[in-house]
Amino acid sequence: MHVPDTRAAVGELAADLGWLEDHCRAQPGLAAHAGSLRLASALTRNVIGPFLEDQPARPLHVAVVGGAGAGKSTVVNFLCGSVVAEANPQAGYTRHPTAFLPAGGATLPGTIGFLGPMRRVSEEKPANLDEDVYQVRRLQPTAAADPLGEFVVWDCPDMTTWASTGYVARLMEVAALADVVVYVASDERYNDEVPTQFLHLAVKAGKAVVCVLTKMRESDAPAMVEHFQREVLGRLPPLPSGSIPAVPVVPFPQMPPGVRNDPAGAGAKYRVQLLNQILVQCESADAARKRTVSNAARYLATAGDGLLDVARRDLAEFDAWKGAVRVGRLDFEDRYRKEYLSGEQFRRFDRYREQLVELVELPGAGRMWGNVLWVLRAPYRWGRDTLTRLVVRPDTLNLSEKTVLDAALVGWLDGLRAEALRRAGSHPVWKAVAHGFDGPLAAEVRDRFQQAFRTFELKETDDLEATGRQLVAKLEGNPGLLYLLRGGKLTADIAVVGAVLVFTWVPSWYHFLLIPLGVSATHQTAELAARGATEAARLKVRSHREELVQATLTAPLAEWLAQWPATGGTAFEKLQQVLTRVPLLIRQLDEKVSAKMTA
Ligand SMILES: Nc1nc2c(ncn2[C@@H]2O[C@H](COP(=O)(O)OP(=O)(O)OP(=O)(O)O)[C@@H](O)[C@H]2O)c(=O)[nH]1
Ligand SMILES: [Mg+2]
Repeated sequence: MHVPDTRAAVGELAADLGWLEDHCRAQPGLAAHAGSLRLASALTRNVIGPFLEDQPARPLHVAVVGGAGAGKSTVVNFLCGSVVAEANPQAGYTRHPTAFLPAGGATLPGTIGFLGPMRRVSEEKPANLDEDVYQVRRLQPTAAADPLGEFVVWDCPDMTTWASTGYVARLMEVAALADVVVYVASDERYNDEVPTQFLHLAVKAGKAVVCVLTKMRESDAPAMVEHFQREVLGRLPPLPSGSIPAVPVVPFPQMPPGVRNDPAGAGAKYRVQLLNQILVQCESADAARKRTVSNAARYLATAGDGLLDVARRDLAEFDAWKGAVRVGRLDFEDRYRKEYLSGEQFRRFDRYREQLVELVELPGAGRMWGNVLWVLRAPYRWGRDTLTRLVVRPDTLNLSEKTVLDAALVGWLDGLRAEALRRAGSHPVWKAVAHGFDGPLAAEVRDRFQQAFRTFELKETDDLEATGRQLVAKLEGNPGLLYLLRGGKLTADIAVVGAVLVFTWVPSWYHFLLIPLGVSATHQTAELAARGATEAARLKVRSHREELVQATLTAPLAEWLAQWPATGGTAFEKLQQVLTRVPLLIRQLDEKVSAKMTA
């Protein structure tokens, strides 16, 4: 495999993870998984990419996240020291991220792919603009020193359902970028499922997290904090390093508007607590950024496998479908063999056997001799035919080839349909197939089968005739053998006549009866030889026929059926590619990050 350079590797990994994210979003019940894939691709683009491309550690990023209406925008104002973000009673008001840059000169990284598909809007927009954009606002300089002078503070959209594609994607972009995630939970909804899952994800990704609990009564704050620590933080997953995450909790109790809207003055008490918790996690910009980067790389390296689970499962189900198609194909071929081929005599072949016997007869003037013998063999012919009629059972009625093939196809499709219905609840591949059988799939298979059958019919007639003709032509084309056989038969016939005359001399009339008997025996030998040659050719036709059924009917049909779920736009080939490439790229970037960290 070629080794892409850093920028290409970052781009490829982010693109593969992005493709998987879209793949998951198209399936019901996988929205949360799609969210974690987005976080992974955003970590690649927004953290690992800029680091490997020598972007400076400054500014650091604080992302304020949480459920709808939890008080995120209010917390942003406290971080920035003035009312800069739009707090709004309408829950879910903030729809796209806004970056608040410190009054100094800090700027956002300019690396390709930074913040993914989000566009930066230059002019000021209301926070409820629901588009893939982000705003950048620079804070006004104040007389007092800005404690977060090295930080960009991000106000984010809420995290209430994984299904809101736009919000979640935008939130993940910023959360991935963050050196510190400030997780805001209000007293009434501190334990909501989706925000809590998000909190777990942030911790797993190795983010430094500070929690802010809002809106409770001041007097309830200690109990509430204790409860939150136990119920929510007590269940956090371990960090990528294996240690238990230490997440501080800062209470932001209900504040009257005068306090809430004056974070640097009347609200300073709360603000200072929160700033301290953030600053304590970021002793120096370089160290904080390095931690963000190495945790991101470690998260990708450890979570990468889990992130690919869906893809692996999809491929496994697809393989199971292909397996079911294969089993059905074998059943079909087996049925054809048992119900048709084994009983089929290929009667048209008898014609060629007669031609073989005929060939051994003398041509030209020798014909006279042949005719005489033919007359002499009349009793033998009559006796043989009568005996054959008596002894040989009439052919059992063999089902027509088309009937057998049609029935085998019905069996094949019924089997697949039953399997698809049985497993429809377990995976979309089977559901799609089950739906297909209700819709166009079955009719299309039959159409294809009929078309293939026409080709098959033409080829099988050709093959039968060609093999028969070849049998005769082989003898005709070998004059040496032909003359030997003719001569042999003639010699045997003459020898029989001679022997009868010599041994019975002077023969009585009844001794002459031995002559027809003898020449019948030589003829019978010739016929047996011809029958043997014909049987061998018949066997050949039978095995050709089996191959022909496979090549023109079952193989193409099986191939088409096997690929059918992939024709609906689900690119299984791409899944396969992503499955092999993503782990390699993750490992490669992880090595590059480690090398650069120690350099
Ligand atoms: N009474 C009271 N209201 C608060 C407090 N903190 C925030 N609010 C109000 O709660 C509402 C939501 O606050 P926001 O800061 O906009 O919350 P958000 O998390 O940004 O909300 P979305 O962006 O809509 O998801 C606003 O009307 C705030 O004024 C508080 O401590 N006390
Ligand atoms: Mg808001």
